[in-house]
Amino acid sequence: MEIGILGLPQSGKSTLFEIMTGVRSREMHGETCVRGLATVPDARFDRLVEIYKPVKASPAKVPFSDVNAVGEKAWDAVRQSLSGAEGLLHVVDAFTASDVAEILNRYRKLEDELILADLMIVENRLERLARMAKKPMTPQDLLHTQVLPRLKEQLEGGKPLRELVLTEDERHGIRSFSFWTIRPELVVINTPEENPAIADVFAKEARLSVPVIGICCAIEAELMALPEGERKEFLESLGIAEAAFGRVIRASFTLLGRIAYFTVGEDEVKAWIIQAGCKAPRAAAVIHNDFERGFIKAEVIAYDEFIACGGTHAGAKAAGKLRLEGKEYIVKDGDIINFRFNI
Ligand SMILES: Nc1nc2c(ncn2[C@@H]2O[C@H](COP(=O)(O)OP(=O)(O)OP(=O)(O)O)[C@@H](O)[C@H]2O)c(=O)[nH]1
Ligand SMILES: [Mg+2]
Repeated sequence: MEIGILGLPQSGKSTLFEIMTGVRSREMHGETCVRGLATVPDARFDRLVEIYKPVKASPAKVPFSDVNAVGEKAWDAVRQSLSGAEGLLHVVDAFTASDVAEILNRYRKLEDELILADLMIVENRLERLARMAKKPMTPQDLLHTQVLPRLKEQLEGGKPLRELVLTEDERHGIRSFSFWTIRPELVVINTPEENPAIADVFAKEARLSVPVIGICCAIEAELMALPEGERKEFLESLGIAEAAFGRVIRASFTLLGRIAYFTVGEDEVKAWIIQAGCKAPRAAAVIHNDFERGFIKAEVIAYDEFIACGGTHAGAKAAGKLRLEGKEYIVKDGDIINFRFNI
């Protein structure tokens, strides 16, 4: 679940990246792409660690990348480095903008660059396909011949690919192009300190088809530089209900349709990130591929029921809350699972 941070030059990308990962990428701008990990805050996980006091506590981590896109065709230059990024955070500088129209222009400017970068890829591929018209085509070539003209039309109309309805097969067949505009996007309006509400005004007026959140990156960076014990007071003094860090993580989970389940024990308590709606064997595969192949059963307790039964396995079992689930079980957010498998 990698997230790429994009934005026009000097919009606050590296500041946001530092808020999320603690990594100071501004000093590494010689590199096209810097990666870092954000630890997912989760009160349920913390509680499980308190209960089990494991040797090792492994919270979920989400990789973020900060890119340095400069020069002509900047976005093509970084496409490969970010091919693994499933979601995009598009940072827009609103701290030097005078009104909503200007913020919208800035947002559109990068969106247009990304649309153009995708269009060039589609056109190149279509040209190559046209040149090989007489040669036998692979199934992949055929699929491209059918799908790419639709993508071209969409992009030429100035619209992102994410708004197109595509079948699973079509999506799969065009995956290797790493199109920018097909990926889910979260817009981060980097607000001026004196006017945080501008993000809401923007969201209302711009009516984008993608989610928008407002963050004052400068203040949030100051916050993260404080010792943890002082952060709450700092936030309260500024009237900020929740730090950007948690808001961005939560919005990213929603954006990419992710949930977390837990494995517990005295040796390790661990949170695992999976796609919402996935079945138990698939969920087991994030631990180990063999777990999917050799899947037998999943012993499941919902986190809330586990706590309601006194926070012990025995208590949950005695209350009949320990369920034995099979291959078709759809894992829920907060499930505590022990997989039974045979390899
Ligand atoms: N006032 C104000 N300044 C900010 C804010 N966020 C970032 N800045 C400043 O804007 C400048 C650019 O911030 P960066 O985070 O380096 O932006 P960037 O998008 O990574 O820049 P490039 O990598 O050079 O394209 C820095 O001087 C930051 O201190 C903000 O919320 N408010
Ligand atoms: Mg930067």
